[in-house]
Amino acid sequence: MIGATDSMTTKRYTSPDPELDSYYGDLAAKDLQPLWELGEMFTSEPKAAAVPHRWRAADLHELAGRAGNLVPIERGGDRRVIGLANPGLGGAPFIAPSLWAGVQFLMPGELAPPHRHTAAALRFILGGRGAYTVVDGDSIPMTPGDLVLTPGWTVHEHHNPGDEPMVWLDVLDLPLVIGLEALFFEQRPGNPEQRCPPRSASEMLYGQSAGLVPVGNQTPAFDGPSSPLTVYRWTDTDAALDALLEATSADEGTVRFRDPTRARDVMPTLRCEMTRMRAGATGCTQRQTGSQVFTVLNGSGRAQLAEHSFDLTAGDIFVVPSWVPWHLSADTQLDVFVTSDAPVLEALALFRRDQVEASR
Ligand code: 1HN
Repeated sequence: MIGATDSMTTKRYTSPDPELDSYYGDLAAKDLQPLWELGEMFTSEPKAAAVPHRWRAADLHELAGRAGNLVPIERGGDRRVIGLANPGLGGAPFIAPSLWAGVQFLMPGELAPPHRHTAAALRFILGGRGAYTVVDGDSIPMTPGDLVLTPGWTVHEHHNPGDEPMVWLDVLDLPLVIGLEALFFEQRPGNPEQRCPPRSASEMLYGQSAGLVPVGNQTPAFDGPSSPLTVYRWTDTDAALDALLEATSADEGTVRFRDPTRARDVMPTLRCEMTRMRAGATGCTQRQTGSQVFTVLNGSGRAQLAEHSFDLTAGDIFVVPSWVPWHLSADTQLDVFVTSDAPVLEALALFRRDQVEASR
């Protein structure tokens, strides 16, 4: 677990009072801890160990690309992913205490073999065309700006039969699942006959038209915890954002990716949204409990995260830890993909959000 020390011994507290000091020794010997010495735990509001941080697209792509030539994809090292490690988390390979974020690189002709795990994952496609992911037997072509889901325990594999390298963002609830000691992982046999039709079955059933979902005994029953629609196309997201800004005449708008069959987030642990800001817009300053990972799809601007100011260009990724006030401003039109653990906090009645300062 994050924060745990390597030492297996229980901390021994000390006191100038010899009797109390000896009592503390006896407590530690029996693996007991005095709560009255643990006051630091009780901060009046969340004090995140994770720090606000931005990773630049240029660095991520250069370093992911170099791994393309240096590191093969083989069983054991199933995926060529570089993880974004939050500098506040003591060397853990996690962007936030609950979230993994990494950049995955798949070269032409490569195949990332099938496996499944109880951690839920999403891919947000940053570059390349011609590759596809297979989720529980359904092949899903990937193009930039698409959101692809691999809910927990679905078998997934990635193929790049095209001639362009593919780069995408992976976000998983992995540290949460590890922290709850509920991670299962399994390699699965590959299918050499794998092919990719132009559209996934998931899209044909659930993504044909907003508001229309199939019913009746000819359609497969979907009663799992995650969205049966496993891909959200950039063309649809883009059109929805344009329409939203036009309908509201606002200079900023956000759409949430949702399970089309139920009023729920796409997966039990991960919320996904896309924000569009018009050139020159500045958003309101806000903060929320839980962690948020932002990825710039298009445009340039700036993120203010507490006292940290980061300029932003396409492909940059940044993290906003719990309860850190933040706002964005757009130089050009800015499209930003946001993933958070908000569904977990909401389910546990721990979600709080406030607007610190109105937008200017
Ligand atoms: C994983 O299975 C994938 O399937 C990507 O593409 C990133 C990061 C941590 C653990 C498993 C994938 C991952 C991962």
